[in-house]
Formats: sequence, structure tokens, C-alpha cells
Amino acid sequence: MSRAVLSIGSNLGDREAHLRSVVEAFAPWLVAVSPVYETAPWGGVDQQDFLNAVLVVDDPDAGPWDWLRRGRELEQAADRVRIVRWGARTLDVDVVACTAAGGPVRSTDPELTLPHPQARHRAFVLVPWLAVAPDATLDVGERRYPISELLAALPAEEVAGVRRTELVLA
Ligand code: PH2
Ligand code: MG
Ligand code: MG
Repeated sequence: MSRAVLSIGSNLGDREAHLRSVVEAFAPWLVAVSPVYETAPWGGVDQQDFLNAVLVVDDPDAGPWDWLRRGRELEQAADRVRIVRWGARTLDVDVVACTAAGGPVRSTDPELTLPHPQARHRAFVLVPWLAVAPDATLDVGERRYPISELLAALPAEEVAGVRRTELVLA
């Protein structure tokens, strides 16, 4: 049994349709879908704004690698090409965190590091996540933090770059 927090994003082509494709494909396992946010690009690459959202999904038969594989299948279906690190993409599906029977899953595998090592730095992940899971926590090193606390520690201009839209995915 595993529950995962997925960050989804798009800044190329029909951004809303790309996000919607994930919600449709993950429908059997959906627990929560955040509002959609328009977000300034994070990571230093000059590019278009993203649409971002967070999904919480649950599947008794899936582990963390299944969530990664399912996300990648959808990225491929959206004709995702990997050119520039942190650059523009039709669709990105990232596994931010995963909990299984014993609690949070930890992984140091470079293909799937859990929890996602950048999540705590990204307002475009923390703002939507907080909207659907106000009590969520994230492990950073040996410590566990409420995501509200991690968000409060980010620069105000980064948080201001995450703007809620009227779009509804589910
Ligand atoms: N994804 C990135 C790099 N930068 N910035 C925003 N605002 N949203 C994203 O989804 C995003 C990003 C690489 O995965
Ligand atoms: Mg990403
Ligand atoms: Mg990714």
C-alpha cells in the first residue's frame, strides 16, 4: 500500500490539457487534487510561466517506483523531450513524497530520491500541497517539518510568484 504526493507541471503547449491528462489517468487512485497555480519559473532558466498542481494518490498495489513509472508514461504521452535541466517541458510528473506501511519512504537512488530533495525549496510544490494537506510534513535530513514551516522559510518573492488560478482539474 502506498500513498504518494505528486507535483505536476507544464509550460509548453496546452498546459491545462497536459495537467488534465494526469488527473484523468490517475483517477482510480486520486485522493486529492489541488487548485491550479500559475508559477514563475524556478531554477534560473529563462522560460515561460508554468501551470502547477499537486495530486495525492493512493494505491494498495503500487510502490514508489510504480508512481514514477506511471508519471513517466504520461510525460511520454505528452511528447516530453528532455533537453535542458530545469528547462521547458510539456509535462513533468514528480514524486515528491511517498508513504508506505511504516511511514515515509526514503530513497537515495538518483532515479528516484525520496523525499524529493528540492521540494522544500519550491514554493510551486509547497503552496499547492499545503492547499490539499494542511497538516503535511516533510523530512529534511533527520528532522520532520510541517510544510507550512518550510513554506514560511522561503523568500516572499518566490511565494508571490505562485498565483492561484480559477482552473479546476477535478
Ligand atoms: N519545474 C522545473 C524547473 N522549474 N518552475 C516552476 N515554476 N514550475 C515547475 O514545475 C518547474 C520549474 C523542473 O522540473
Ligand atoms: Mg520537476
Ligand atoms: Mg521530473
